[in-house]
Amino acid sequence: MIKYKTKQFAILGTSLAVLLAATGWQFAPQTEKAAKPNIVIVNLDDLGYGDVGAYGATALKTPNMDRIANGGIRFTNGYATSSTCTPSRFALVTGVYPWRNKEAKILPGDAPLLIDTAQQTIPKVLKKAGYATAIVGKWHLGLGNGDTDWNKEVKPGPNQLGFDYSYILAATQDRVPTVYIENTRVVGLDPNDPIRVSYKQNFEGEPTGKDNPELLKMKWHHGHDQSIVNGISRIGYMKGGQKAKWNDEEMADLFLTKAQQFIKDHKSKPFFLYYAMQQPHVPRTPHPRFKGVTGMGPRGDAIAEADWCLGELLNTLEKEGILENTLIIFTSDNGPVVNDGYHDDAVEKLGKHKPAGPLRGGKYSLFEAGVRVPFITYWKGTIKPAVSDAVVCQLDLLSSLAHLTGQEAKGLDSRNYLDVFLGKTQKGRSELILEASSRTALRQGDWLMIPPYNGPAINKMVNIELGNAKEYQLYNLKTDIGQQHNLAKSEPERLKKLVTAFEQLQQG
Ligand code: NG6
Ligand code: CA
Repeated sequence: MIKYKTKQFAILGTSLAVLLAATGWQFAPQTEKAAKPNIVIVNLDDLGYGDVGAYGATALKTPNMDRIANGGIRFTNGYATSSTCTPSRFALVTGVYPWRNKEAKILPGDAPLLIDTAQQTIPKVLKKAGYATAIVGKWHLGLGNGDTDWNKEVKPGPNQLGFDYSYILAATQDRVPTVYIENTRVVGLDPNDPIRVSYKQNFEGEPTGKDNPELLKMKWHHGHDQSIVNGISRIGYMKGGQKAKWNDEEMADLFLTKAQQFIKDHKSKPFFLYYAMQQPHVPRTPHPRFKGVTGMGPRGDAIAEADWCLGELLNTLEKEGILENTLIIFTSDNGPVVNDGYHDDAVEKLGKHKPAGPLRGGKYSLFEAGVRVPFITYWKGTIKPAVSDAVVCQLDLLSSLAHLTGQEAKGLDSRNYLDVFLGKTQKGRSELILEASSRTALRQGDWLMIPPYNGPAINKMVNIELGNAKEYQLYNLKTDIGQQHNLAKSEPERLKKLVTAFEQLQQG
């Protein structure tokens, strides 16, 4: 009975559509196009505010990033929620502030899935709107239930959070297991050579960076002295899985190919692609054809490689005839670091290049360079080129994309700023809480308040100011982007106002 009725309605619907088409009324297809563009989020790993030409870099050339920055909206106040990867990505995917989840800190490669499978996520929202969804690249949000056997199905993970397709590295390029995982399975695993992973102790007979420096092609500077894979020692221990181990220099090409394939396979219906490039995180291993192109060593060359990947992605969208029906959001998970644990010439060959641009601090920092990142929206033919000073945050992508695709969904902290992302207004967030290794600060309007924190002022290993001070800090970011003048003492009323707002927001 129900079946019969449905069929009747379907016939009615079809006749209506035919009738409307015959009268030249193109309501349906146009709405479809406007509301359901393909969506691609390109999220780089540790790319700094000053690493992009359009953001002021001169020594480093990024023609493809510049192309979308100049042809779309270049946000000057675009933020990640956190100055490290896991919390930043947690907020992007779920629309929830990372400081609400105590486990949202840099995860080891064998950590369990950080996100509850019942939780709202961007891919779940878009799936509801009829999108095909995929993640290609770096995950770093944990996998499994904490006792993962890498030789079996590795889940729950992205496929249980709304991604139809996943081709990922579990954590970071410098952490074991150094294998790709495609839809819950380790790629290329030989059952006769099972993988074992431990973050506690080494497996008998396995060389390490600490004990066998003679086996290394890239020497560690701090940390990174455990299992050796491809001549690079990593964080964590691993045994077996020889055939499944990735080739570091081919990683960018491989992720690009997977991203392009997904686009080609889904070009006829709306798709969402989360393309999480691994560059320029350590170990920086650009393909040999990028070796030396920037004169800045592997860090610069890895950025040039990432820029090329972006260009190839744009070419694919163009060739498939869908560039004008694709919204691209380009950003980075946290700010830059030059020496993040390997001797890779990044410090020696930096020259005059400033990865943080005019900002203070860097990765791990509560100062601006930790969290303010390149942030670009590009939609050929729809978004008018502009520079926007509105405060925008990755946290708000979930609600904004939900709104774009006609969904109600919103994450706990995510708000709809679609009009800002599309350039219809420059009225962005008025308040935003920023995080760095569980420390938080408040941006309100042009002002930034950092409460007192114990802890070192500088992380000497990476040579970055962390933002810790015994006293309150208050900066006017409009007149003092480099955070050189602490106005906490001279503006007591304003400080009080921000402290109160900060406390209320964190309780809410
Ligand atoms: C740190 C690593 C660093 C990097 C970072 C995670 C050491 C000494 N340092 O613990 O190299 O891997 O974690 O970076 O091990 S992130 O971008 O994924 O947050
Ligand atoms: Ca990162």
